[in-house]
This record gives sequence, C-alpha cells and structure tokens, in this order.
Amino acid sequence: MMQDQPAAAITEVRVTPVAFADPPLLNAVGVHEPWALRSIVELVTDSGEYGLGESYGDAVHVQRLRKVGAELVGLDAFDIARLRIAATETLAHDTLTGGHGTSGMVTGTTDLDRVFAPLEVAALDVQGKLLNVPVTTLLGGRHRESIPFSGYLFYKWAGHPGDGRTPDTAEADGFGTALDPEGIVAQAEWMVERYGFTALKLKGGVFDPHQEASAIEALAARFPGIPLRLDPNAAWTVETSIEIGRRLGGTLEYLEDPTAGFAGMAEVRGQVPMPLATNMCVVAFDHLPPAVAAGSIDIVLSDHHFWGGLRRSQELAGIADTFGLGLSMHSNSHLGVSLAAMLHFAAAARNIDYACDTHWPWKQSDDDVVEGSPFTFAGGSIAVPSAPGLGVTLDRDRLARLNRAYEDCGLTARDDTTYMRRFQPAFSPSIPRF
Ligand code: GKR
Ligand code: MG
Repeated sequence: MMQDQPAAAITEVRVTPVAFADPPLLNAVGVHEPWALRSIVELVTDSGEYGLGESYGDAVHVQRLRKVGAELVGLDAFDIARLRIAATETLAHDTLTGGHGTSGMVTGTTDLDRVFAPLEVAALDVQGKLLNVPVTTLLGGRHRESIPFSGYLFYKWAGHPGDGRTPDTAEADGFGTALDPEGIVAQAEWMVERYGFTALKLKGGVFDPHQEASAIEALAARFPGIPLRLDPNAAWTVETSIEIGRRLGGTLEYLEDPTAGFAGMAEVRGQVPMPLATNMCVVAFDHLPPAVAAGSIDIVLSDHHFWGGLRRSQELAGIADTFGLGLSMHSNSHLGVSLAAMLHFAAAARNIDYACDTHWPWKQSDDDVVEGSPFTFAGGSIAVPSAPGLGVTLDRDRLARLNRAYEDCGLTARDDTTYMRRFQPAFSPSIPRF
C-alpha cells in the first residue's frame, strides 16, 4: 500500500562524538575545560541522502543517542511524530544517569527532549534536502532573512594553565585576559570590532556582584545605548539580585537568572525595574505553568537542544506569545550544525524579539564539522542559509579530526567544576554564592 511505504526510510543513524578547543571561560560552576564536547548525528535514508544534527557530547548522552537512533532504523524520516514515539518508548527503559551536557548548570531538562532534538533536526535536514527546500520552509517560512546575535562576554583567564602553571601564570591564548571591568570592555571592543554585535551579554556569577555591575556600567559608558544583559546563572540571593537589579535599572535590557527557583525569581521580578529572562528556571514544558502562575519571568530563552528540537521550540514560541512572555535564545559551546539549526528556528519564530546568544566567537574558525566557512557576521547578524535542508554539508575530514580530538582529550563529560578545583581546590558551585 502506498501509504505504508516510508517516504524516506531511515537506514542508519550514526552518532560521532567530537571535541574542539575551548578557552578558559569562567562561570558560576567553574571554568570551561580545554575541550568542548559535542556529538554529531547523521541520519541516513534509503535514498542515500543524510540529515545532520548536533548535540551535547557527554558519553552518557552519546550512548542514549545511539540507543534511540538504532530504534529509528526502518522508520520514515518524514514521520516526526512516529520518531518521537520510538524515542519515548526507548527512553522509558533507560537506566543511565547524567548526560545533561551542561556541567550541572541547567539540569531540569528532560532526557527525551535532549535526546530527540538532534534526531529531529537531522530528520528535518534530510526532509529539506529531499524536497529541495530549506528547513525554514518546513517550519512554515521566514520572518527574517538574517539573525542578530549578542556578543557573549566572559570573564576569562589569560589561557589554560597546563604544564604546572597556575591561572595567573598561564600562557596567553589569542583572546586575552578578562578579570575585571576593563578586561571585559576590552573584550567587548574586540568582539564588536570583529563581528559588529549590536547587543552584549556578560556571563556573571563569577566575581563579587558589584564588580560585575561595574563591568556592565563600564560597557554602557563605552557603548552608549547598546542593549546589555547580565547572567549570573542563579549565583545570587534574592537580596543581592534586588540590590544589583536596582543598581542596574535603566542599564540592562534584561537580567538573566539572577537567582534560583520560581518563587525567588518572582520576588526579584517584583522589585527590580528590568525584565527577567531565564534558561534555568524554565527549561521544560512543565515548568511553564508554575512560572507563569508565580510571575517568575518575562522572557524565556529558547534552546532547541533541550526543548526537543525545532518544532517543539515553535510550540514554546507559541506558548510564550500566548502568555505575553518575550522569547530569546540561549547557547552553549557549539559547532556549525547547531548554528544552522539555531538560524532556521530564529528565522521561523515570529516572536524572537531579542538578539540571540551564541558562543561562536570563542571557537577557532576551522574547528568545525561543516564544509568551508558558511557563516559570516555582518553587523552582528548572520544570514539564514537558503540551500536545501539546514544548508550545511558535512566535512568528513574535519569530522574525523574532531572525533580524534574527542578520543584523545580524555574527557567524557563537561565538568567545569572539577577542572576549576585543580586550580582552586576549595571552589564550590553551590548557589546562591553571593
Ligand atoms: O558556557 O559557561 C557557559 C555558559 O554559562 C553556559 O553553560 C550557560 O548554559 O550560556 C549559558 C547561559 O546562558 O546560562
Ligand atoms: Mg543563561
């Protein structure tokens, strides 16, 4: 029967863990290790065409991806509902623990949404290639042709210590040191000069909150009128959040996750002048009703990697719109397959009202798994690919090189805290810290 024939039967799902060099970026749970871990999904169909997805690289997550991927063989790459059922059934018997990929910072995400996301993106990529349309067309079309990103600023050491050195004596990498407001302004100047960003976000939760507020004020003085955000990843108490929020009234476009939990965020929100955004207190669909009921947030940061893929992210966009929440986009260290997917979603989401986050400037340009250099920033924005599917092609030599880096680097899970403790043994990621 015609309708029983898969339009594009899945013949194989390959999952390749990869690693790429990452600078020592500081955050509330520690510091980035020398290697960022990712996984690349190839979903191959009987036509010979393949689709690509990208996700976290923790070994447990890779194991789950492979387990679910194996169950998709024989199914139709066009039947995303059926693929999700298979993923749900497979993970119902999952006994693995961990594998969230975010170093303890964002752990309330669901295994199913995290695992299904790159598989769904790969299915959409292959659908687009077979139909000769970009993924945005499959998502209902484009509201914009290019996507503005914010320059993502981090406190950082000069370089990774290594060879018995300490953070203070580390050999400098090409990004420079940023441990105070002056360092952050210099970093912002470099980013704005190089990429043309028209919004800036500072990752906080690292130093005394007043030092971080001073960094924001220094940025405001150096870049008058530029939208600024500060994200301490819930490292602050409610009291500190209110104090700093009031200090930065009129300076911040939004304050991201100043403190933890629905109640704490709601209390802060009632007493600071700027909107509150989150990628910590609302990271799954069942977090939305309590957050809306408590009045915890103004803006939800989408991230297809943990919201279950591009279509589920569209559902999130609809819910945000319905409840009057703004929509922005969160990021973790990522490669070009993820960037392509982020661009397609941001183009298709009518209500993305803010410049999106990306860690892109922090990686070396030829550290990637896609062919060539398909993404160029112009005025802080990147054009949405228009070639079929995601619009990127797998470079097998690069994939093999980054896979070797994964095998050789010895890391099997992102763990910013353990790495930090090599240099500061008493470091604690417990929150609130300030
Ligand atoms: O890369 O260190 C980092 C960030 O802190 C990241 O892990 C967060 O998930 O960027 C993120 C955020 O907005 O919270
Ligand atoms: Mg955040």
